[in-house]
Amino acid sequence: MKKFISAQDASNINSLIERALAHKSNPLANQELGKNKTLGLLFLNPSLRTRISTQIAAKNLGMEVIVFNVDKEGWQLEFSDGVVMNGNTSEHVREAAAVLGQYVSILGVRSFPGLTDREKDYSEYIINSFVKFSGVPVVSLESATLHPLQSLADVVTIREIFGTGRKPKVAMTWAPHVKALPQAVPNSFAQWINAWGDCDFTIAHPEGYELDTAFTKGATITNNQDEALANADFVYVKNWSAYHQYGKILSSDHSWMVTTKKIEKTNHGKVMHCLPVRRNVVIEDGVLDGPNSIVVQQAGNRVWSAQAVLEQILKSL
Ligand code: SN0
Repeated sequence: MKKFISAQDASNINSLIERALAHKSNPLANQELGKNKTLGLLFLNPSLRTRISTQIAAKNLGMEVIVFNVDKEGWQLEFSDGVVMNGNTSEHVREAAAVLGQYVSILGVRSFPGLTDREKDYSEYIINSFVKFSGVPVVSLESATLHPLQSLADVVTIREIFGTGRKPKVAMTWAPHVKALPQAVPNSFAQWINAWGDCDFTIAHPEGYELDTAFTKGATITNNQDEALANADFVYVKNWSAYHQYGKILSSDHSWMVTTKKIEKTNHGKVMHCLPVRRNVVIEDGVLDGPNSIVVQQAGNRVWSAQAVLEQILKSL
């Protein structure tokens, strides 16, 4: 694997899942693989799970890890070509990425979308610049439109809980939020579930919250949350801002919050969320503190998913 920024970079999702679960049962079996190799983790935005789980995954493989919070400690980066850099940006990504590529064997990058210019965000110019100019494999730690390490952990968790042989009914539902959030997590979850092909997949959202069909095609889409949740084995909860009326909050309808009452209508549905989650806005306390929530197990699986990805990249170096 030469980069990991989309489901399309995973040639075999099932074998990545198998490797992730193998790492979970034996975390330190491949300590030699990453010896004398360095992982650089670059954050242009905040992180808790992605940062720490990826660090642990790399250490389990024997790698050194360097974390750099570009947004707080670095020079402000310029991404446009041909500009006269007499404003706020101090360093061009052409140099920054190329220099980092001299220092590390693999580079992880987190960069959220601006949510004002859809075409610009969906061009993925930030992560693609690092791919183009660093000369080393790049791992997305959540880009403008996708979050593949999260989605891999999501399918690992579904497989771990549901096993093989039957197709789980998976419902992804929009829920309200106070801020305009990226579409990256829901885009990515839809992309991975569709590419995996092992689920009966429904997406529920209020009118106006349609996602990019490049990621959702193949899924059943409804504006009726009850219908989507009925008999679901897994309920993936996430807020996102509008894709068509780009970055806008079109609804704050409280009735879309996921409650214990709604979960009773599922097939003992397991509740998933990428975290961080705003309690009693997105999901009710009773659900998060109840027996159906698997959000902590899901977050725990971020380590093993990252380890499966780093392992595959290390093998190709
Ligand atoms: C991000 C998102 O893409 O939705 C990261 C999720 C992994 N979430 C947030 O920014 C939540 C911020 C908040 O204030 O609740």
